[in-house]
Order: sequence, then C-alpha cells, then structure tokens
Amino acid sequence: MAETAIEMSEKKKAAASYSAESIQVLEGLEAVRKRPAMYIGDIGLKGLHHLVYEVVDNSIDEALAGHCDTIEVRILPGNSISVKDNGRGIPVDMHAKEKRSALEVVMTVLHAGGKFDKDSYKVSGGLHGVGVSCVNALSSHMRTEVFRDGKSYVQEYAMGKPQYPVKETGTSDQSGTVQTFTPDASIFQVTEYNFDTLSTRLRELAYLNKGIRLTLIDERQPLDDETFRTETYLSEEGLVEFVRYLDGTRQPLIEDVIHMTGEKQSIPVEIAMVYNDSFNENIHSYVNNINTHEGGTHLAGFRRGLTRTLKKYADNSGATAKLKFEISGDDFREGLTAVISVKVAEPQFEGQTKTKLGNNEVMGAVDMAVSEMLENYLEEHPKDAKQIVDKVILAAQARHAARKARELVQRKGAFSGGGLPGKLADCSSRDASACELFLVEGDSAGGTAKQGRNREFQAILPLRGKILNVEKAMQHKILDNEEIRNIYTALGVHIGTDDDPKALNLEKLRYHKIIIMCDADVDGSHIQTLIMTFFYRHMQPLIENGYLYIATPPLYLVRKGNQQTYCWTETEREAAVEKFKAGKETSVNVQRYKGLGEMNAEQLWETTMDPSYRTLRQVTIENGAEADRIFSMLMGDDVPPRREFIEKNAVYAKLDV
Ligand code: 0RA
Repeated sequence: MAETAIEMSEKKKAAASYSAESIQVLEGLEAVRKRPAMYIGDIGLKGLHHLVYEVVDNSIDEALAGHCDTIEVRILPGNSISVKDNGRGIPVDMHAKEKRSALEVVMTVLHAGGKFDKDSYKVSGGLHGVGVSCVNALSSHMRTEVFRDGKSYVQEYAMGKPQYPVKETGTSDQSGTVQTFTPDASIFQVTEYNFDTLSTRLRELAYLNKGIRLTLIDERQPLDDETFRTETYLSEEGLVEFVRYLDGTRQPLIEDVIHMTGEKQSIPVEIAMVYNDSFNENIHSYVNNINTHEGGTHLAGFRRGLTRTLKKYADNSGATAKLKFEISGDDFREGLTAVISVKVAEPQFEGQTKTKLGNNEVMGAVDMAVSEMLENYLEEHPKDAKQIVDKVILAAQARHAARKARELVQRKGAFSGGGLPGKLADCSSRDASACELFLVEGDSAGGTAKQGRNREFQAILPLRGKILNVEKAMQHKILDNEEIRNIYTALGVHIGTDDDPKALNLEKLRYHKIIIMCDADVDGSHIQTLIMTFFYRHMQPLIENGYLYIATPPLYLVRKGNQQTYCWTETEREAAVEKFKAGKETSVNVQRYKGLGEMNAEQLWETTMDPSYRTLRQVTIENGAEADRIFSMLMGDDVPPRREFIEKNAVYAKLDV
C-alpha cells in the first residue's frame, strides 16, 4: 500500500508542477481530517491516545532495526505530546524528483513512512498502521526536529501543511528525531491525556520489545518545585517479565516461567507461560506489538500445540488412565497465564475490531513452537509436569461437576426462560435495544429505584449485600450463587454449551444497557468491582459490545432557600456554595450523600436514572492484559497491593478498564 501511494504521485508529478503536486498531497491529508475515525478508529479518548502510539511506533521500528534504544514521551502543558528517540533521524535530503525533502514527504504523504528504508523489517506500526502523516493531519501544530550527520534540522506544520521547507538550525553531536504535536481541538472530542493510559501502553511495549528504554514524563504540573511524574520501562527479559508482572498477585503452581523465542517457518515467535492456582485462563496475544484480543491463527496454533503436547504427556504418564470422560481443551488452560508475540510481515487483520489474525501460515508456526518448548520443559521438569497434569485433571473433574450443576439449574427453569427472578421489577417494553437493567446495591435502594424509574423501559434488580467473588470460585460454585443466577435469568442469556463453555447467546439478551448502581462509598465501590469482575470473567462479550455501564450518583446536594443543585465533585460543590453565597454571609446547606438510600425516588430519578440528565460511564476494556492483572489483584488474596490501588484511585471513576 505504502508503495502504491508514492508511485502514483510520482507519475502524476511528471506532468504536474510542484504546487499542483502540493495540492494533491494536501487533499490526501484533507481526507484524514474529514474522516478521522476511518484512520485512527475514533475521535474520543482512544483516538487521542492513538496519536501517541502511532508516533512511538515509528521510534520502535527504528529500535527494532537496531539503531535506537531510548524513547522519551513527554506530556507537555496544554496536552501537547513530544516523542524523542536516539535513532538515525528521519532523512532530510532533497529528492531531485520530489523537489522537497524526504522528511517532508514522510510527514505529509499518507502511508509514506517506510518508503525510504526498504531494507528494514518493518513490523511495528499501529493498529491502523496509518503513519505519522495522519498524526500531522490531525494536529493543529506539529514540529519535527531531526539530528543527523552532525547537524540539526526542523520543519513545522499546521493541520498537516508545512509552514516552511525543512531548515538547518545548527550543529549537533547526537542523532535522533523529536516529534512534537498538539492534537487539533476542533477534531477531538477530548484533548486531555491520561498518564495511566499512556504508561500502560509504554510498559507493554517495553515487555514486548526487550532492551528498549521507554520513559514517560508528565510536564503538565510539577509534583513539587522541580520534579515531574516520570516512569521508565526497560525490560531485560521481555515476555518472561511480562508474565511475572501479570501474575504478580497470583500463587504460582510451577517455579519458572516457561519461555521460548525463535523463528519457525521464518516467522519470529516468542511465548512465555506459567500456571497459577486460579481457575482463570489469561492468554494475551500480540501481532507486531498489537494486542489481538479477538485472537486468530496464532492463538489457535498455541491452543492446539498446548493441548496436544500436554495430553500426550499426561497419557504417557498414565495419569489419565482412570478418567471416565474426555479432558477438554479448556481444562488444559485453567490457571494458565501466557503471552504470545509473533511478528508477521504482511498481517491480515480480521474481525469486528480488526484484532483477529487471519494468516493461516502462522498457525503451524506457533503450534510447532509451543510443542517443542513444552515437550522439552516437561521432560526436564518432572515435578512441575506432575503439578500441571494434576491441575488439568482437577479442572476436568470440576468441569464435569459444573455441567451437572448447570443441568440442575436448567431443569429448575432458571435458564429455560421459564420465569424471571422474583426480585426483578421488569420493564414493560420488549425492545431490548431500548431497555435498561439497573443492578442496584441493596434491597432498600432497589425499592427507591423501583419507585423512581420509568417502568416503560427501566427494570430494577436489587442485589443483596456482596455478591460472590468469582475470582476465587470454581464454575459450579458460581452457579450455586443465587444473586448470580438472578443476573443470568434477568438478562435472558445462558452460560454456554459443552463445546464452548464461555459462549453467551447474546441474541436473547433482554436489555442493551446494564447499569451497575452502587453507593458512592468504599463498600459501594467494592461491590461495583465485584460485579464488574463477574462480567469481565463470565460475560466479556457483553462488555465488548458496549452493554455494561456504571451509574454516577451525585456526592452532594447544595441548598439555599428553595434553590438547590447537585454536585458530583469537590470543585462543583465549592462553586455551588460560592454561587449561593454570592459574596453574602448567608448559610448554605451542604448534604453529603453517603449512599443511594439517602435519596428519595424523585431525587434518584433526577440525578442518576433520567437519561436526559444522568451521566453513565461505559465500561470498556482498554487493555486486556492490564484489566486482567487489576482484577486478579483487586479480588485476590493479597491485601496490600489492593489497598494501595484503592487508595491511589480514591475516586473509583478511574477504573475504566
Ligand atoms: C527511514 C530511514 C531512516 C530513518 C528513519 C526512517 C526513521 C524514522 C523515524 C521516525 C521516528 N524516528 C525515526 N527514526 C528514523 C534512515 C536511513 C539511513 O540513515 O540510512
């Protein structure tokens, strides 16, 4: 693709003047400004952060080509971003035919990025692979500085248009590139960068590309007189460390992380995996540094190789001789945490979010890699091998028991559509796309919500106290839990089939908004996390389809006389008090809402349930690996890290995983 764009413009150029050619180029970037979502996914927070990833990816490519080992990302005051690397610097030489510098072409021609370095094995490149010219097009201002061959150069752009030809600015004994850009506020819905979002991605990149030092510096406000919040990521061991990081708070079942790296059928494959004592499967797969959360051929190859190799070993050891039923693929992956990273020259991305690898040749390569790696490991570590095999057999037995439990529940009618839970106050509409289900903490708040709702399209299901911590429970225990059964029944979905125990029949889903409504206190946020964990582990497709939300009840009611206003933050409260006082010494009444129960039905409707006034926060999975780690930490046995996380994120709104 990259090649075509340039060749076409070169042909045209033969007949066209320089200025005509410039116009042609501007049209290219104009297209990006007209339909930004087509190039970077969306124009919200995701797209905004995507700009940074796109620029960083160019530096990662330079590092993978062996010319760069340090990348610094700064969030500047005003939410501009600067990305600096110590690579060779983007070439600045004039192109006789182009009549402008290589740098200008890279910065202003769509997909021109790789053109000048055909030899480099370009495998990085963002999800949309759009190149730095897209970032330029979507920035109100961009400046590129190049340090190369003892000199320094600069060029600036406004909305992608060069403001002057590349100019030499002086001498330099360093080499590298600094890209500084300001996202265009007339294009993006939001322009404020989130430190944690960027740091999560840079940490991930450090694990995926060992040996590259990535630093993130927040220069928006200093922590004190002279320090900025700064985090540096550098991984010596790559995926091995990544897996240890992901499993930080879980109890390992085997001592080492099983690891292999190498090329199979000329496809670079790296795998790291470990077993822990949990019941979850946590496999994260990457293609060219992109998280493929819809999976694909590399994941299929991994599963196939893992199942075959472990099964063969278990059979040969005699451990499975007495089993009266087949071990299923899932049983081999219970308690498994793994990261698979492959580099594919021409990846075919498929699926709803274009994060599913389609290249068939990758399946065999990964299958081969994992088989070889595991066979060796099992032979050399008989003690660990026995632990793994025992765990698999236990998983198979539990699954067998779970199936019986499911059949029992189904017979009782809970999943056959025969009767909704008694506690559900259903809505009258049957149009799922218009219907909302509020999951409400406690019977009393549930009662208020029932009175306050619009019964046409809003249903209420009160949940009693704390629902089961699914992080630590086995499948059949989960189905024993009445609150969880009520959620399944109210939603109308059932739990899966023997073929695919995690499948959900989403077409039967009765509400397309599922809204968690909890108290705005510590207990409330804990319950909210329990419910979110349940959805994350057991109803993930529902989150992926954008059906899960969190209600945001107000924290304060500020009153004077017959005037009143609701406030969601401290700043809003202070402003409201100020406004009511209006410089006078009058008394203003501030009520702190500690729980939903302190509001009457009308207040709850007005502030939290009325679609024309409320704010819902949609739950999304920004980063699968990090979401997984956070849920296992929050819900696990290890108390100190959990406390630290909750203290750091006192406002629970932060957990938008
Ligand atoms: C193509 C050729 C060469 C360097 C780069 C691209 C390059 C691009 C970026 C983008 C961010 N940082 C970068 N660093 C380097 C150099 C070719 C040569 O010197 O022979």
